[in-house]
Amino acid sequence: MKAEFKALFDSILEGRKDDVPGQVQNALDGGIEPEVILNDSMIPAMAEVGRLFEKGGYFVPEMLISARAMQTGLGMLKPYLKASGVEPIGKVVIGTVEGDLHDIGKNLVIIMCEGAGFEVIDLGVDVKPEIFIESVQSVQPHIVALSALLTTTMPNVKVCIDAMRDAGVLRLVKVMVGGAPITAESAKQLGADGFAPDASQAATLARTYVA
Ligand code: B1M
Repeated sequence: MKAEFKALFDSILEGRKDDVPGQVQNALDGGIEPEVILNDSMIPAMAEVGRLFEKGGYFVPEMLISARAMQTGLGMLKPYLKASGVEPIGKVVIGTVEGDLHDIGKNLVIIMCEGAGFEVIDLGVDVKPEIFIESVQSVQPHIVALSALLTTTMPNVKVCIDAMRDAGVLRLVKVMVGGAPITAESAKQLGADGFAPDASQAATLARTYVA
């Protein structure tokens, strides 16, 4: 890892939220692309948090304070990753499925989709299928985007898609899914139209649905 990224990586890893803005600003002032800051420092820091959690070195509180530091950095990068002043090319309704509280990946998908020109309606985390259904009816989006980070909540993607089918709204939208436990293969089994492994590819996939 480049030396200039190590301090930011450590701040997120150690949950030092107040140190993050200065370090992100330094990187931006040094001419480093926002995507590079994100992909080469911030996301690896969260992966390391996960690794430490698995090994028993970190517990939920540590994960939470690292997540707050990460959100602070994401908030700073957001204006740089977003397109400005253009007509929306389509609407996306997004949420993390029922039972799942992880929102950093979802928030990144929002930023990248907004950057690609979409209006994004964020339903938040732990979203019940009924809320997705109501939202399709009221917002009339082109795309419903579902995020799931736990192997235990991944089946709720299917529950949500099945509920949308039963309510007669599935045919009105394309459903794209993503999140750490989901693969292209499992996405098909869950009944999704498409899968993206990361936020940037989610935005690219979304564009294909409105082309
Ligand atoms: Co949790 N957690 N967590 N956690 N957490 C994981 C996911 C875990 C892998 C850690 C580990 O063991 N290594 C593990 C899941 C294991 C499994 O299911 N096999 C885990 C666990 C076990 C838990 C709890 C059960 C812990 C407990 O209570 N004992 C608990 C569950 C709570 C719940 O949801 N009901 C829990 C809680 C939490 C916190 C609340 C403390 C916190 C989340 C805070 C927040 O999100 N605001 C947290 C965190 C921070 C993590 C890790 C460390 C980091 C997640 C993250 O933000 N990554 C995570 C470990 C890891 O990911 N390696 C872990 C960075 C983010 C950019 O990546 O979200 O993967 P990610 O998003 C990626 C892609 O997945 C994709 O794009 C992004 C990259 O561009 N993507 C999409 C995501 N959504 C998409 C949607 C798309 C397309 C792409 O289209 C719609």
